[in-house]
Amino acid sequence: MSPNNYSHISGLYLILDQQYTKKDIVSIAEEALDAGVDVIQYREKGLSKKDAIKIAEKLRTLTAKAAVTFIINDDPVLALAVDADGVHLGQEDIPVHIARRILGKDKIIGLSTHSYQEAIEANSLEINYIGFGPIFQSRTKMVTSPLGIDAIRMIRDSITVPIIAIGGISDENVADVIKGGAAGVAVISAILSSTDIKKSICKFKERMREVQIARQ
Ligand code: TZP
Ligand code: MG
Repeated sequence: MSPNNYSHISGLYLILDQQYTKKDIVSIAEEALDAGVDVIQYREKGLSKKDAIKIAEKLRTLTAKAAVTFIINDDPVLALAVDADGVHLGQEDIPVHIARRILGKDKIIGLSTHSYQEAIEANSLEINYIGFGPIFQSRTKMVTSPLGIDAIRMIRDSITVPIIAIGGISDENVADVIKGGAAGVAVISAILSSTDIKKSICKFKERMREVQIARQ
Protein backbone atom coordinates (compact mmCIF):
# COMPACT_ATOMS: atom_id res chain seq x y z
CA MET A 1 0.00 0.00 0.00
CA SER A 2 1.26 3.44 -0.81
CA PRO A 3 1.65 5.43 2.39
CA ASN A 4 0.82 8.86 1.03
CA ASN A 5 -0.56 10.91 -1.81
CA TYR A 6 2.35 10.57 -4.18
CA SER A 7 1.24 7.24 -5.60
CA HIS A 8 0.67 8.84 -8.97
CA ILE A 9 4.28 9.46 -9.81
CA SER A 10 4.33 9.11 -13.56
CA GLY A 11 5.43 10.58 -16.85
CA LEU A 12 8.90 11.48 -17.98
CA TYR A 13 11.45 11.01 -15.20
CA LEU A 14 14.87 12.43 -16.05
CA ILE A 15 17.91 11.22 -14.13
CA LEU A 16 20.63 13.87 -13.96
CA ASP A 17 24.07 12.43 -13.41
CA GLN A 18 27.05 14.63 -14.26
CA GLN A 19 29.22 11.61 -15.16
CA TYR A 20 27.15 11.02 -18.31
CA THR A 21 27.40 14.48 -19.83
CA LYS A 22 29.89 17.29 -20.35
CA LYS A 23 27.11 19.84 -20.14
CA ASP A 24 26.29 21.29 -16.72
CA ILE A 25 23.36 19.30 -15.28
CA VAL A 26 21.82 22.39 -13.68
CA SER A 27 21.47 24.00 -17.10
CA ILE A 28 20.11 20.72 -18.47
CA ALA A 29 17.52 20.82 -15.68
CA GLU A 30 16.49 24.34 -16.72
CA GLU A 31 15.91 23.21 -20.30
CA ALA A 32 14.16 20.02 -19.23
CA LEU A 33 11.81 21.92 -16.93
CA ASP A 34 11.02 24.41 -19.69
CA ALA A 35 10.16 21.51 -21.98
CA GLY A 36 7.81 19.89 -19.45
CA VAL A 37 9.69 17.04 -17.79
CA ASP A 38 7.60 15.50 -14.97
CA VAL A 39 10.21 14.30 -12.48
CA ILE A 40 13.90 15.07 -11.97
CA GLN A 41 16.25 12.81 -10.06
CA TYR A 42 19.67 13.99 -8.95
CA ARG A 43 22.15 11.10 -9.05
CA GLU A 44 25.63 11.78 -7.73
CA LYS A 45 28.23 9.10 -7.16
CA GLY A 46 31.48 11.07 -7.03
CA LEU A 47 31.26 14.48 -5.38
CA SER A 48 31.74 15.32 -1.72
CA LYS A 49 28.50 15.74 0.24
CA LYS A 50 29.28 19.44 0.54
CA ASP A 51 29.42 19.90 -3.24
CA ALA A 52 26.48 17.57 -3.87
CA ILE A 53 24.34 19.66 -1.51
CA LYS A 54 25.13 22.81 -3.49
CA ILE A 55 23.90 21.22 -6.71
CA ALA A 56 20.93 19.58 -5.04
CA GLU A 57 19.86 22.93 -3.62
CA LYS A 58 20.00 24.54 -7.07
CA LEU A 59 17.95 21.71 -8.55
CA ARG A 60 15.46 21.95 -5.68
CA THR A 61 14.97 25.67 -6.30
CA LEU A 62 14.40 25.14 -10.02
CA THR A 63 12.07 22.16 -9.63
CA ALA A 64 10.07 23.89 -6.89
CA LYS A 65 9.54 26.91 -9.13
CA ALA A 66 8.29 24.61 -11.89
CA ALA A 67 6.24 22.47 -9.45
CA VAL A 68 8.09 19.41 -10.65
CA THR A 69 8.83 16.42 -8.41
CA PHE A 70 12.44 16.30 -7.25
CA ILE A 71 14.04 13.03 -6.15
CA ILE A 72 17.50 12.40 -4.71
CA ASN A 73 19.24 9.15 -5.55
CA ASP A 74 20.53 6.92 -2.72
CA ASP A 75 20.61 9.39 0.16
CA PRO A 76 17.53 10.09 2.34
CA VAL A 77 19.48 12.51 4.54
CA LEU A 78 20.47 14.63 1.54
CA ALA A 79 16.85 14.45 0.38
CA LEU A 80 15.69 15.77 3.73
CA ALA A 81 18.43 18.40 3.89
CA VAL A 82 17.35 20.04 0.64
CA ASP A 83 13.64 19.31 1.13
CA ALA A 84 13.46 17.15 -1.97
CA ASP A 85 10.18 15.35 -2.61
CA GLY A 86 11.79 11.99 -2.00
CA VAL A 87 14.54 9.49 -2.50
CA HIS A 88 15.29 6.69 -4.92
CA LEU A 89 16.86 3.56 -3.45
CA GLY A 90 18.61 0.59 -4.98
CA GLN A 91 18.38 -2.97 -3.68
CA GLU A 92 21.71 -2.52 -1.90
CA ASP A 93 20.97 0.91 -0.45
CA ILE A 94 19.57 1.82 2.94
CA PRO A 95 16.45 -0.34 3.58
CA VAL A 96 13.07 1.17 2.74
CA HIS A 97 11.74 1.11 6.33
CA ILE A 98 14.79 3.03 7.54
CA ALA A 99 14.47 5.59 4.76
CA ARG A 100 10.78 5.90 5.65
CA ARG A 101 11.72 6.50 9.29
CA ILE A 102 14.12 9.25 8.22
CA LEU A 103 11.81 10.88 5.70
CA GLY A 104 8.41 10.47 7.30
CA LYS A 105 5.22 9.35 5.62
CA ASP A 106 4.80 12.25 3.19
CA LYS A 107 7.96 11.89 1.15
CA ILE A 108 8.30 9.73 -1.92
CA ILE A 109 10.36 6.56 -1.83
CA GLY A 110 11.18 4.71 -5.03
CA LEU A 111 12.93 1.36 -5.19
CA SER A 112 14.87 -0.19 -8.08
CA THR A 113 13.73 -3.69 -9.03
CA HIS A 114 15.16 -5.97 -11.67
CA SER A 115 12.88 -9.01 -11.74
CA TYR A 116 9.30 -10.16 -11.23
CA GLN A 117 10.22 -11.40 -7.74
CA GLU A 118 11.81 -8.09 -6.68
CA ALA A 119 8.81 -6.16 -8.00
CA ILE A 120 6.38 -8.34 -6.02
CA GLU A 121 8.46 -7.98 -2.86
CA ALA A 122 8.74 -4.21 -3.35
CA ASN A 123 4.98 -3.92 -3.68
CA SER A 124 4.51 -4.83 -0.02
CA LEU A 125 6.96 -2.16 1.18
CA GLU A 126 6.18 1.45 2.06
CA ILE A 127 7.17 2.79 -1.34
CA ASN A 128 5.52 5.04 -3.89
CA TYR A 129 6.86 3.57 -7.11
CA ILE A 130 9.26 0.98 -8.42
CA GLY A 131 11.97 1.52 -10.96
CA PHE A 132 11.82 -1.59 -13.15
CA GLY A 133 14.45 -2.64 -15.62
CA PRO A 134 16.59 -2.63 -17.54
CA ILE A 135 13.86 -3.00 -20.13
CA PHE A 136 16.28 -2.68 -23.06
CA GLN A 137 20.03 -2.76 -23.46
CA SER A 138 21.35 0.41 -21.85
CA ARG A 139 24.34 2.50 -22.84
CA THR A 140 24.61 3.62 -19.22
CA LYS A 141 24.39 0.26 -17.50
CA MET A 142 25.57 -2.74 -19.49
CA VAL A 143 23.45 -5.82 -18.95
CA THR A 144 23.43 -9.28 -20.44
CA SER A 145 19.70 -9.84 -20.48
CA PRO A 146 17.30 -6.92 -20.58
CA LEU A 147 13.81 -7.70 -19.27
CA GLY A 148 11.83 -6.51 -22.28
CA ILE A 149 8.35 -5.02 -22.42
CA ASP A 150 6.73 -8.40 -21.75
CA ALA A 151 8.14 -8.23 -18.23
CA ILE A 152 6.15 -5.02 -17.62
CA ARG A 153 3.01 -6.77 -18.90
CA MET A 154 3.72 -9.64 -16.52
CA ILE A 155 4.01 -7.53 -13.38
CA ARG A 156 1.50 -4.76 -14.03
CA ASP A 157 -1.55 -6.70 -12.85
CA SER A 158 0.24 -8.19 -9.85
CA ILE A 159 1.31 -4.96 -8.19
CA THR A 160 -0.37 -1.70 -7.13
CA VAL A 161 2.62 0.66 -7.06
CA PRO A 162 3.32 2.57 -10.27
CA ILE A 163 6.00 1.15 -12.54
CA ILE A 164 8.69 3.51 -13.77
CA ALA A 165 10.46 1.62 -16.53
CA ILE A 166 14.19 2.18 -17.02
CA GLY A 167 17.00 1.09 -19.28
CA GLY A 168 17.56 1.98 -22.92
CA ILE A 169 14.35 3.94 -23.24
CA SER A 170 14.21 6.34 -26.17
CA ASP A 171 11.58 8.39 -27.98
CA GLU A 172 11.32 5.48 -30.42
CA ASN A 173 10.36 2.81 -27.89
CA VAL A 174 8.67 4.89 -25.17
CA ALA A 175 5.16 4.47 -26.62
CA ASP A 176 5.44 0.67 -26.45
CA VAL A 177 6.76 0.86 -22.90
CA ILE A 178 3.78 2.96 -21.78
CA LYS A 179 1.38 0.71 -23.70
CA GLY A 180 2.98 -2.21 -21.86
CA GLY A 181 1.77 -0.79 -18.56
CA ALA A 182 4.47 1.57 -17.27
CA ALA A 183 3.23 4.71 -15.52
CA GLY A 184 6.37 6.48 -16.60
CA VAL A 185 9.89 6.12 -17.92
CA ALA A 186 13.22 7.02 -16.34
CA VAL A 187 15.84 8.12 -18.82
CA ILE A 188 19.51 9.01 -18.76
CA SER A 189 21.41 8.70 -22.02
CA ALA A 190 18.72 9.30 -24.63
CA ILE A 191 18.21 12.77 -23.16
CA LEU A 192 21.64 13.63 -21.75
CA SER A 193 23.38 12.72 -25.00
CA SER A 194 21.02 14.84 -27.05
CA THR A 195 22.36 18.04 -28.58
CA ASP A 196 18.93 19.62 -28.09
CA ILE A 197 17.57 18.76 -24.64
CA LYS A 198 14.27 20.59 -25.11
CA LYS A 199 13.56 18.93 -28.42
CA SER A 200 14.39 15.52 -26.99
CA ILE A 201 12.04 16.01 -24.01
CA CYS A 202 9.27 17.29 -26.28
CA LYS A 203 9.57 14.21 -28.49
CA PHE A 204 9.29 11.89 -25.48
CA LYS A 205 6.32 13.80 -24.12
CA GLU A 206 4.58 13.81 -27.48
CA ARG A 207 4.96 10.03 -27.91
CA MET A 208 3.64 9.51 -24.37
CA ARG A 209 0.73 11.86 -24.94
CA GLU A 210 -0.25 9.96 -28.09
CA VAL A 211 -0.62 6.79 -26.03
CA GLN A 212 -2.79 8.59 -23.47
CA ILE A 213 -5.01 10.06 -26.20
CA ALA A 214 -5.41 6.67 -27.90
CA ARG A 215 -6.64 5.24 -24.57
CA GLN A 216 -9.42 7.81 -24.16
N1 TZP B 1 19.09 1.00 -13.85
C1 TZP B 1 18.71 0.12 -14.78
S1 TZP B 1 19.15 0.62 -16.33
C2 TZP B 1 19.80 2.07 -15.75
C3 TZP B 1 19.70 2.11 -14.38
C4 TZP B 1 20.19 3.19 -13.51
C5 TZP B 1 20.42 3.08 -16.63
C6 TZP B 1 19.41 3.77 -17.48
O1 TZP B 1 20.04 4.65 -18.31
P1 TZP B 1 19.71 4.80 -19.86
O2 TZP B 1 20.90 5.55 -20.37
O3 TZP B 1 18.44 5.60 -19.97
O4 TZP B 1 19.60 3.42 -20.43
MG1 MG C 1 21.41 3.54 -5.25
